[in-house]
Amino acid sequence: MLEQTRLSNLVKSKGFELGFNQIGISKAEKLEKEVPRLEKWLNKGFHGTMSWMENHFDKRIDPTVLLPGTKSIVSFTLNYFPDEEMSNDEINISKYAYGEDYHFVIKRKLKELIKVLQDEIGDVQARAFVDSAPVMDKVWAQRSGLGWVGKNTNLIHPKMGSFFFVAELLLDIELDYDSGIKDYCGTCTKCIDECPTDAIVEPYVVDGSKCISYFTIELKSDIPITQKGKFENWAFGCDICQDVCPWNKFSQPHSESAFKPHPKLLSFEGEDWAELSEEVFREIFKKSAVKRTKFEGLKRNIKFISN
Ligand code: B12
Ligand code: SF4
Ligand code: SF4
Repeated sequence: MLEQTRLSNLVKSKGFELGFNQIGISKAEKLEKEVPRLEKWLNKGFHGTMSWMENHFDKRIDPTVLLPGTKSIVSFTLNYFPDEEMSNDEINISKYAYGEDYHFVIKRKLKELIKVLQDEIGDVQARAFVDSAPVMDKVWAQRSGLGWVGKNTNLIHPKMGSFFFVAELLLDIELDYDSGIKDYCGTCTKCIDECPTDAIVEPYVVDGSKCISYFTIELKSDIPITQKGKFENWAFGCDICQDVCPWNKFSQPHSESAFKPHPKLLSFEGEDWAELSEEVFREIFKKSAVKRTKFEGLKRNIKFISN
């Protein structure tokens, strides 16, 4: 067996052992097609106040500029679809934030994987990325066959839907490369039709500055009054364009114990949210991604959708 095939198999088998759901490998090269798309997106101001999206353009579209010597990108997905969802009558939190912050969970796994590779290969340059600004997670995962980027701009796998995170390892070794799969959105437009803020401005393009996820997580100032009444109870993130996607009928509950919600979260009711204290916030969201918006941010969001 060729050495690069043996190493490709090793990365994948160890990755699956660590609990990742899908693993695919792409050749590291400049993302030519993404250059005009990202430029247009930024020029239109679709990043709103996320000014960090303007940084590192050259690194973002070329991993060999980000980390010279990079030859391969290994993409990973990790399912977060819960076995039980919050009732969305009063306040809703996106499913991705129920349990421990995925950045920590995934980084832990990838660190372990890097150690296995270093023990096996010796001198290998390996860097882990998850949701980090200079790497286009979905584009790499799509290239390596882990799904297609749908009209709602999420990566969708035909057997898993889209409720999963995406991460990658940048490596300075040659591996065997996988190829992409086709787009199965077809004539469907459900996500576009159901987005309450009309953030999916055309198929495959989300105006980030109109997305509930942006308003409730990224925006640090007051939420514009023009958005009043549009959030359908989403107080942190929004799952609508994924909940309505027919491919998510195939979602299966995750088996990642770190993603289990705090028991109080699922049974929280209207008054509990209205009276949420900083102490309870700290307890329920101790390790959660919800901490990104801080106690004041979550209170702002709850107030915005409640009256
Ligand atoms: C910035 C960002 C956001 C912003 C902007 C969203 C966006 N669509 O860009 C905000 C805060 C709104 C956001 C929201 C969410 N996000 Co977010 N986000 C990111 C981040 C950090 C960068 C994405 C990016 O590069 N955007 C820039 C634009 C240009 O890229 P794009 O929208 O993907 O646009 C592509 C298409 O529009 C396409 N395109 C443009 N024109 C055309 C034309 C045609 C014909 C075609 C075919 C394609 C095409 O090319 C563009 C470039 O590839 C990534 C992590 C990362 N480092 O990659 C996570 C990430 C995309 N987010 C993620 C998640 C989970 C979410 C939410 C679901 C969270 C939630 N529940 O609230 C929502 C979903 C909203 C949505 N429908 O996109 C996951 C997605 C996982 C998956 N299965 O796809 C990621 C990958 C994080 C991770 N590592 O897991 N996010
Ligand atoms: S996450 Fe919600 S607000 Fe954002 S594009 Fe999807 S449906 Fe629209
Ligand atoms: S809802 Fe329909 S159009 Fe939107 S991403 Fe899913 S399959 Fe594609």
